[in-house]
Amino acid sequence: MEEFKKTFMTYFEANNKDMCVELTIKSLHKNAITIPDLYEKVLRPALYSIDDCVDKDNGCIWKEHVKTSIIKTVIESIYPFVIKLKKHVEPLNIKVIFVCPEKEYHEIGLRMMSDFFNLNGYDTIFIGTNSPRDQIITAILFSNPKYIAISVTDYYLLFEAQKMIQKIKSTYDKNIIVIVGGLAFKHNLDSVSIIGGDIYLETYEDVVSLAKEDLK
Ligand code: B12
Repeated sequence: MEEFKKTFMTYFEANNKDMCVELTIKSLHKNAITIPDLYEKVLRPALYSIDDCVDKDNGCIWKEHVKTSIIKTVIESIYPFVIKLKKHVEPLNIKVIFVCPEKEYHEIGLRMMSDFFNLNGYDTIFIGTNSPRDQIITAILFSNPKYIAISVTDYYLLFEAQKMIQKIKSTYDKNIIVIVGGLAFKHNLDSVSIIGGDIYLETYEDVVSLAKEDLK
């Protein structure tokens, strides 16, 4: 794992997308890493490391976009491994919708979470960034999920999440459980209940525990 991380970061820092993808696929084939470790111990810290670039010079936003694109490509290219692993897990027959509120463009953490739910037997419907509230109401009607998972990164957008939750709860009463997560809650856990969230989750282990409860 440490060896993988070191090599991955060397390629990542050099913006070498091809080698990041190739290395990850090879390592998964050899069982040298697991998907939860890849996401939590390598890709997440790699994304946080992009922070160094912010505002230090005017020409660094493009670099943030290049690096973000590398991580997104890695995640999408390993989806066949998620499909394969999912086949060995007992299906829970529980649907979960994954969304970000309006104006929220950070979705990679949510995308990782949807794979974590997949790996634990849930049926996932990933909608992603900047989702209009009305569309979410229709998506719920169409798919009848047990949970709706909402991601907020920018704490200025907690208000948008609150509006989305109010709309969901006023339309569907208590029949739907709202899971929240993302950077906006990290040092601000009180806001989970303030905006109307039912459950806060952060890690792969949190999803494993939820699945155990759902299996009972
Ligand atoms: C990548 C990135 C972007 C990408 C996003 C691409 C995409 N498609 O997602 C792009 C380039 C689009 C972007 C844009 C902007 N960004 Co930006 N971005 C980042 C960066 C570098 C990494 C974020 C990330 O992906 N982290 C990695 C993920 C995996 O971690 P995570 O989200 O915490 O997720 C984990 C858990 O929290 C959990 N989780 C996450 N969501 C959910 C949801 C549920 C339901 C559950 C259960 C769990 C869960 O699971 C994950 C697994 O470990 C951060 C830097 C930082 N330190 O955070 C800045 C950062 C978040 N961005 C920031 C800003 C200001 C912006 C911009 C406004 C300006 C800009 N810098 O370009 C714009 C516009 C954003 C908008 N309106 O939404 C600020 C936010 C500050 C704040 N107010 O809170 C940060 C912190 C940078 C900084 N230091 O200023 N950004």
